[in-house]
Amino acid sequence: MSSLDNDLICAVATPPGEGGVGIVRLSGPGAKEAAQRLFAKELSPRSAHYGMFSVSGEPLDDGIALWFPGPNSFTGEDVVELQGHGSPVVQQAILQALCDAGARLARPGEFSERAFLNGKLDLVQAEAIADLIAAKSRSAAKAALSSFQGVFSTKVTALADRLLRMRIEVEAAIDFPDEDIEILEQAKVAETIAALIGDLNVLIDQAEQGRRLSQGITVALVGAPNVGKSSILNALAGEEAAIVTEIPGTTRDLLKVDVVIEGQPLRLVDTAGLRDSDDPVEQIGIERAREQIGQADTIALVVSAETLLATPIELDVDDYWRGMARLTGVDPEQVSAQDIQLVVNKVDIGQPALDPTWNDRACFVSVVSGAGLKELGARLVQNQTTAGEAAGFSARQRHIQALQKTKDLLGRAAHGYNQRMGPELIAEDCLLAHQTLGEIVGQLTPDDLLGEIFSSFCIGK
Ligand SMILES: Nc1nc2c(ncn2[C@@H]2O[C@H](COP(=O)(O)OP(=O)(O)OP(=O)(O)O)[C@@H](O)[C@H]2O)c(=O)[nH]1
Ligand SMILES: [Mg+2]
Repeated sequence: MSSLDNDLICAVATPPGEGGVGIVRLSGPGAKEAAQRLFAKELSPRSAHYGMFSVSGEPLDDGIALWFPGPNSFTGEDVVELQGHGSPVVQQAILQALCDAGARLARPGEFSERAFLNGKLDLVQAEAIADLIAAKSRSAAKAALSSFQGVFSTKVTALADRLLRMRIEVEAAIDFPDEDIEILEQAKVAETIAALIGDLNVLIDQAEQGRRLSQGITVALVGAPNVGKSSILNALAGEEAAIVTEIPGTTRDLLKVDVVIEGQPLRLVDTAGLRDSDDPVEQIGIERAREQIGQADTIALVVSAETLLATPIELDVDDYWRGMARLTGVDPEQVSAQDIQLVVNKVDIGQPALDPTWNDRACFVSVVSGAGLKELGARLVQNQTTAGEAAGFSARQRHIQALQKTKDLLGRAAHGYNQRMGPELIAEDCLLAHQTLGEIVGQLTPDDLLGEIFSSFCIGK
């Protein structure tokens, strides 16, 4: 676990730029003393004091100072907030004066990291603060608040407690090799593992909905060259983000653009047109496009009306997708037909017919005339809106991976039990499963992972 730096940190906690109010925050030993070098009035705990902020006796600004003695503060340390006017010049001068008094500038997320290390929040709650700040919709903000209040952590901790109780039984069986099987049977270890796996499946589904809601879904625009993938991205983004030409093979690299449609965040990814190519650069682009197909939440499979009029798709949606999967080298297990949205572009040239099974899955659009684009946007966010109504908390990919890994380890323990392997092996898998679950809330989380999580926070948080 990351060790706690025991020094005084400071940062501007309000957004950069001019504003009505600007807040400078201090945390660590000597916070009050450093603040009192600028603020002459004696601070009493948790009270608002109005007065002047001065540097070397020269008045800089007036405002409110608040002192929260540790451990009853956000970080668990002594915290002072200096709330002045939102002037970048004044705030920089205050920061400089605090650094002269022994503080240093905080790293991004360092206040939250200290709150976590001091046991004020677990890791899921700390991440939820960042998700709440970055929420792009009210439902995403609501879900992040639930996670911040511990809704998700409580579910994880409850599973970890049940796992721990079962581990105790399994460990006990190790000490009695002659009776180990009876002990495991009596303790209903197999039933407990099965129940845990069942509950993990439910939690994975809920967390997946929460992830889609808080991080937004990714839509990959995929298809043959020249069908208009880049044109559709530009139309949905409302800007000329991607290069469009009549030359097939124009797009090589992935291009990611974040858009908000009907209040829902969506990440659009433009990809290189899929075809056999001798050009090494294009080949790399096509390889990246294939990887993206496996990672995206939704595949917008773009075809051109012109091509369909010449060679109609006679297959139903599932057969067509299986054929496409073979053609594009994608594992059909990885992406189901459910995740596919067929986009027939260039309907200004003509309107092709499709097998009726495509009805819910196909959209007819024309970037040239603008027809169908609004409906396409609505379809793409539909998944997410449904998730938004169901998600009770926000979650991240990291959490889902850990839940999945926990489930796999428990599956291995169940297999070991069925094969009558010794309790040592079952105990080992259960220990690993318990540790993996603990990583979600931040027990035994490696330092580098903590560093990665907190560095994505904003400064002053
Ligand atoms: N008639 C018509 N032409 C279109 C439409 N959308 C795009 N085009 C044209 O089709 C050509 C290819 O468009 P792009 O958006 O570059 O196609 P792409 O699928 O990104 O192509 P690659 O990057 O080569 O894979 C361009 O000349 C566009 O102007 C449309 O709705 N109708
Ligand atoms: Mg393109």
